[in-house]
Amino acid sequence: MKKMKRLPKICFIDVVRREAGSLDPPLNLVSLANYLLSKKMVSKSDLRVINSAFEDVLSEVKSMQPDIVGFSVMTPFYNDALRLARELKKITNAKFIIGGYHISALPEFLEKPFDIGVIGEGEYPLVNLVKLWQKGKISSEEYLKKIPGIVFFDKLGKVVRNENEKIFNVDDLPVVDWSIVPPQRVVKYLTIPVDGVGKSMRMTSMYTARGCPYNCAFCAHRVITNGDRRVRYFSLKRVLDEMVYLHKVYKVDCIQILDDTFAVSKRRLRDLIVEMKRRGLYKKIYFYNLFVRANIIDEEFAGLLKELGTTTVFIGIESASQNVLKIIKDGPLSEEIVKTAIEHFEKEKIFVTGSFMLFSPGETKDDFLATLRLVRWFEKKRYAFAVIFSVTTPYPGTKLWVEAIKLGILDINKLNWEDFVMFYLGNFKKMPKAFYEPNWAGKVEMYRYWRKYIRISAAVRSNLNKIDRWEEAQVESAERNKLVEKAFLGMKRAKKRYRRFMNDPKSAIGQLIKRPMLIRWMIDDIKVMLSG
Ligand code: B12
Ligand code: SF4
Repeated sequence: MKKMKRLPKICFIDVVRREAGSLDPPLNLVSLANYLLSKKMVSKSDLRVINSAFEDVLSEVKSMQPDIVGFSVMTPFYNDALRLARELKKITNAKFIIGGYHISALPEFLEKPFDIGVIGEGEYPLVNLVKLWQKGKISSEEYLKKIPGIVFFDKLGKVVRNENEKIFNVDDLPVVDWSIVPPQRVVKYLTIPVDGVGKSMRMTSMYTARGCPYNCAFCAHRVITNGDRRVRYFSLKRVLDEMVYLHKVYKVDCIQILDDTFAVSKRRLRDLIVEMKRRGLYKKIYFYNLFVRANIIDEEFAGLLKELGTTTVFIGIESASQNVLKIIKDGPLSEEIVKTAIEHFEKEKIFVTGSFMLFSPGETKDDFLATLRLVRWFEKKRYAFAVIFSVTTPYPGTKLWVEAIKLGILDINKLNWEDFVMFYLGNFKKMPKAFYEPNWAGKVEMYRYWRKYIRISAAVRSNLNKIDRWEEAQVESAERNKLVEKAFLGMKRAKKRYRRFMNDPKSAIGQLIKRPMLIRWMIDDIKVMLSG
């Protein structure tokens, strides 16, 4: 009888930083891991996807003893990844593979303790690497040489870069099975305006396509597709299967689609609406902060998005200055185009998150002030949902990066990757490093402007209180998230609570009688946990 080859134990780590990263489950890694599962390259029980800032990576790895550790790393977190990998090397002999935007943009910078870097989309290279691991050849230069889409070290320690992997067929991707992460991590409660009323919704994220036809100067997305500009749509059947699964198993009623950019085709939108109606999801699932481009929004497009169930959209407004837009943004865009798009959304009662970029290359004081006027105009809009603002950052692999190196703005030998944060998710007051320091403002003045954005952003948030039932829904979301978080703390705490309940059942029952909705919420969440 032929001997079965053992499958490796794999631990994926989403490397993030508490102040700039998010606790959201990394959809990219979850779908990558699912691809391995679908190809039977790993078994569910030997697979973990963890978050470096919010989980205890060292003890997870110690107890799991994986054969492969996969690090997903964006540029601002590269130093953390390196530190973490060095620590982990002391407790495991696993192969260390690094993937994601940073190594994809700078493959020739592969350094130990990472053994292998994956350039671009990870699906095909990872399957090939697992096959090598099974054969016991994952350290063999001769075998590694044959795998497209990777970098590795040869016998002399020199970095070898293989040819790129070909563009991936997205219909090969299975429906994302979220049961590989704890159920409490899949869904969070978020308050969304639905038909004029604030509602606490169960939200998660998914992809419906990969790629973007544009090439904005600040955006690193093309390092993942090796420059390919095509949008690869997932089949509607697969998209709908995933929505049905999320709705049935996780009771999701709101989805954020994290495609590079959503809604570039009206036909696709129409088909999506038809399919949602046919599969019984119409008005059962709503959409939150869909990434859209203002220049493709007309009356019909906004109407279609409304019909789809879109509650809020996310628009990269970036700047009011034609001069700045020309430098940083691809495709036709102007203040007028942005304003018209926002007005189309307003007619459809779709809320808008506007994203602005501060201190861009070539930005004059007049440009900056024009953008400030635009953000103030936006602030007063009835359907303004949020103002997001960041500092223009020249990420490796972007047009800005190439230009900045050429002009000597960046010296590749003196870079601190921690500077490459464009906004601090956990602390908006902290201003990231401005790579393009203006000649019309010093540091103090720049920060004064930054604070203006903080105030405008807070004002927009507080305007939402005018929405019917908004505040109640906010309280509900916060409390339900707290309950979910508690559940995540695990059996140990649950046992403790049970003991406390048994010691003092009267006071616990008293609490529940006072607030009976707690029981319904707990039952909902327990059901979801069991089904997950
Ligand atoms: C959605 C998104 C977000 C979301 C969700 C992120 C998430 N964790 O899912 C939010 C809004 C939270 C976010 C926040 C940030 N983001 Co963001 N985001 C994006 C966006 C729009 C799409 C990313 C995506 O999901 N792509 C699709 C997936 C399938 O591709 P992928 O992530 O590249 O994964 C594939 C490969 O990289 C590879 N891979 C990835 N990891 C690994 C690991 C291993 C072991 C292997 C083998 C392969 C592998 O395989 C994957 C599957 O094919 C891109 C811009 C764009 N249009 O592409 C920016 C982008 C990724 N973000 C970026 C940045 C900088 C950030 C922030 C750091 C911003 C900040 N605070 O300063 C934060 C960090 C948040 C965090 N991770 O905690 C930059 C990264 C640039 C860089 N060189 O690092 C991008 C490219 C935008 C830009 N300006 O160019 N982001
Ligand atoms: S910023 Fe958005 S529109 Fe521009 S290239 Fe990146 S994904 Fe595409």
